[in-house]
Amino acid sequence: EGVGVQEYTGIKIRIKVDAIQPQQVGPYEVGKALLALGDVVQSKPVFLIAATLRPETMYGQTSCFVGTTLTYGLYETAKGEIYVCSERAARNMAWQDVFGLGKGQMKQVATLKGTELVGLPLSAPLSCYDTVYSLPMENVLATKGTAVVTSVPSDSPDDHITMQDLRKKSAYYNVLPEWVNDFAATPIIDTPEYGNLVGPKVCEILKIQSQKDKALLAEAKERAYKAGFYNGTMVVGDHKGLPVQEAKPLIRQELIDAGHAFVYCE
Ligand code: A2H
Repeated sequence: EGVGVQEYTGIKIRIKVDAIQPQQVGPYEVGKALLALGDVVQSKPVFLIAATLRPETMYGQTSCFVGTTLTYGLYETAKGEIYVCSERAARNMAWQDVFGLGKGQMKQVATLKGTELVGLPLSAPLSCYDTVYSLPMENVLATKGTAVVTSVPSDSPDDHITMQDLRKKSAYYNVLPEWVNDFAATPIIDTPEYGNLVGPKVCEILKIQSQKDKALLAEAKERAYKAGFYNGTMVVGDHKGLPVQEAKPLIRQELIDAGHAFVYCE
């Protein structure tokens, strides 16, 4: 961070608009604001855009996190797809011509609050779960990536602890138990240090209790990243058996070629 360019993979996580079941959860009317956009979201494919440094872990996606205090824009691409992300990210994407509209060009079609994006059924590329849900995360930074974080609890301590918080205190976080309960972490990468569920293991070792343990989570993130990236071996997918360092660029390129992802720098 700080100096230099961070190269993310933008993962296109499709919102299953037709499968949204509008309902009241705590103070929120799930799906209502999105469905109220009518044609904008009903006649075109709509995607939450998650920024990740670990495209090889996408097999383990169990949900997708948004920040409930943040605001998101809906941006239409030249191909008629709708991308959902922070406005800050959209501006960067425009300069990289991610939208295909010409350098610096973007077409914003709507704005939604983070709370209005929670509880939506999603299709996440490569995930072993057919449908996953968008969920609230406390530590989503507005100033990093797209402000959308795909959840891979098997390999990310942050994602694991957030899923655990949401399970323990679903009413407090205004999430339905069925959005979080049936989405166990599944082994994606094996490591000599922490086995094949690095996220939960590192949280256990460091005795991390919740998303509030920010300093410990920073250390956990460091440990998990090093173990997975330098010493990890894929245990699922077409590149099963390959070291993570070799599999990562291959899986990333496959996602891009299939139209499920793109390169995004900042
Ligand atoms: B990573 P860096 Cl499996 N706020 O993707 C908070 N976190 C964010 C974010 C934001 N606005 N945007 C992206 N991120 C997360 C996968 C993953 C990630 C795994 C393991 C570690 C890991 C699945 N979540 O990141 O500060 C995203 O989560 C730890 C390095 O730019 C993204 O990659 O280094 C990573 O943080 C980018 O963090």
